[in-house]
Amino acid sequence: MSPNAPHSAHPYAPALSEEVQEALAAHCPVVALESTIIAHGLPRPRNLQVAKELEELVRSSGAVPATIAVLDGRAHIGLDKARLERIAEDPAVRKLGHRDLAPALAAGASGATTVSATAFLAARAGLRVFATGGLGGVHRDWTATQDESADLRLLARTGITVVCAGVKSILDVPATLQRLETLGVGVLGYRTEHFPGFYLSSSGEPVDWTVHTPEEVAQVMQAGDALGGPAAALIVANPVPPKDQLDPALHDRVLAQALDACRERGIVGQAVTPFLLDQLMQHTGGASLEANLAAVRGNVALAARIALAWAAAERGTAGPKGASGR
Ligand code: PSU
Ligand code: MN
Repeated sequence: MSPNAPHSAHPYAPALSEEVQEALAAHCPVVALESTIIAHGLPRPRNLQVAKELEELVRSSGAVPATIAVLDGRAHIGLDKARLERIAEDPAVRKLGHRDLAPALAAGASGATTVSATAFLAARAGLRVFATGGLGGVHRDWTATQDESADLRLLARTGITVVCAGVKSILDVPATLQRLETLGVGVLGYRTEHFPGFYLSSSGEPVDWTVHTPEEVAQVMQAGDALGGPAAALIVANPVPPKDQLDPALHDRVLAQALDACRERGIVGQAVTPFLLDQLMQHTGGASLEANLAAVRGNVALAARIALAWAAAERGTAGPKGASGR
C-alpha cells in the first residue's frame, strides 16, 4: 500500500475523493490533474468547461481523474463538481507551489496547485501518472532574476510520470533541459526525437530517448521501480500535433513582445507565467489558447492510456517484456 493515510482523521491530511480511494485500493488507473492551469492559466469561463472536459477525457479512456487543489485549508485529491467550480470561478483562489502547501493548510486558505504542488500531493497519495500542459522551468532572464520554476527541483525528488508538451516556450528551453539532466529527471520523447515546444510541436532540441506506445512508458516505469524505486520523475514529452500548433513565426514575434512587456511592467515571481500566457493569448487572437488546449487534451488522453498500461503491467497481465518495444 502507499504510504498515504486516506482515512487519517488529521485535519491537515489530504482528502481523497471516494472514487480515487476506491480506484487506488483496487489498483485501477488514476490520472492526477493540476489546477493552476484551470485557475490561472486559462480565461474564464472557458476554464471550467476545460476542467470538466479533461476529467471526462480521463473517464472515457477508462481511468479515474484526480484533479488536485486546496480548499479551505484542506488538500483535495479528486474534486467534486462544486469544488471544481470554485477553483475555476473564485478569484480568491491562490497559486500554490509545493512550498506553499503547509502555510495554505494552516491558514485555511484555498489555492490551485502548480505542477510542483500537484506532483507532491499526487505521489504521496500513491498516484503514478500526472498530466499537465507544459512544465515550468528556467526563465530566459535567469542570470538576472534566478527565476527557475520550483517544478524542476520537486520533480527531481518525486517518483511520478508527468505527461506534458515539454516546458512552456516562454522559458529558456535548452537551459531547462540541461537542468533536468543535472537533476536526474528522465525525459522520453513520445513518438518524437525532439523535445516539444509547448505551443509548438518541436523546440528544436533533441531528446535522448524515444518511445512509441503507452506500454513502453509503463515498462520504463517498472524498470525504474526495479532499480530501487524512482527517485525522480519521468517526463513523457508529448508534442502537440503539427496541425494544432501555433504558427511558429507568430509565436516568436508575439513572445518577444510579451517578454518586453513583462520586463517593462516589472512583473516578477509567481505572476510571470500567467502574465506571459495571457499576453500570448491576447496577441495571437486566441490562437495560443487553442494550441495550449490541444496540447493539454493530448497529454491527458495519453496519460490515461499510460495509467491503464501501467495498471495492467502491475497486474502482470501485460504482454511479455519488450513485446511492444523497439
Ligand atoms: N501548463 C499550462 N498552463 C499553466 C501551467 C502549466 O498549460 O498555467 C502552470 C503549471 O501549474 C506550472 C506553472 O507548474 O504553470 C509554472 O509556474 P511557475 O513558472 O511560476 O513555476
Ligand atoms: Mn517562477
